[in-house]
Amino acid sequence: MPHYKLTYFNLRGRAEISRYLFAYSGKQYEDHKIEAADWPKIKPTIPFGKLPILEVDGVIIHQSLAIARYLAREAGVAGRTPLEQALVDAIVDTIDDFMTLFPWAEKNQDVRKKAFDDILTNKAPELLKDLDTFLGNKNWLVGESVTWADFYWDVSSTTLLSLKPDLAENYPRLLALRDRVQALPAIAAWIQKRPKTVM
Ligand SMILES: N[C@@H](CCC(=O)N[C@@H](CS)C(=O)NCC(=O)O)C(=O)O
Repeated sequence: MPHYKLTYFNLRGRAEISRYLFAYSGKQYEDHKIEAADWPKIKPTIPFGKLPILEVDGVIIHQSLAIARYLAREAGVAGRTPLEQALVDAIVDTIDDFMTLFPWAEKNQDVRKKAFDDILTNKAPELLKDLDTFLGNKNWLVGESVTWADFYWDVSSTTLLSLKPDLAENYPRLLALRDRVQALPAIAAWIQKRPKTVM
């Protein structure tokens, strides 16, 4: 098995989807955490200067979703057919477009709070409605079994619900999907064991 080294900050953030995929596949990996204070000196040494990165036997992959898609293919949860894979990618990109709206790095707390409140109050309902329609009465977002789109919904909604606990109260099917993902034994064990961080 290759040596996998995932490098990120001590946060769930953009690395958590890959940690779910490692947990699900049971593959061993090095979960390397960088202290924020050390980042300015490390940044110039990282190709493209952003985290996360995944090293696979020394080959560096950047971009969190490229990393996760690679791990999902390896784990057999990328979608069973090219069509399913396209749908999985589309859902992941839709959720990611939404998560990227938040000014995560904003230092001014007033500006940050205003922007977060606006997105959670005015923009989230549209995403939830569309995701709920897409899910319908299916067990999983795409196909007959779990994919990394379901994982991405769980990872992202965990952060969203920590910001606004009643966010999805009108969407019991989306909440039940979270329960199904979190009931997968490997995911349940990871959630139990992972460091408790705000994001
Ligand atoms: N689209 C990229 C975004 C990467 C990104 O912006 N990473 C942030 C942390 S979530 C980062 O490295 N920030 C530090 C910096 O830009 O110096 C991905 O998904 O990996």
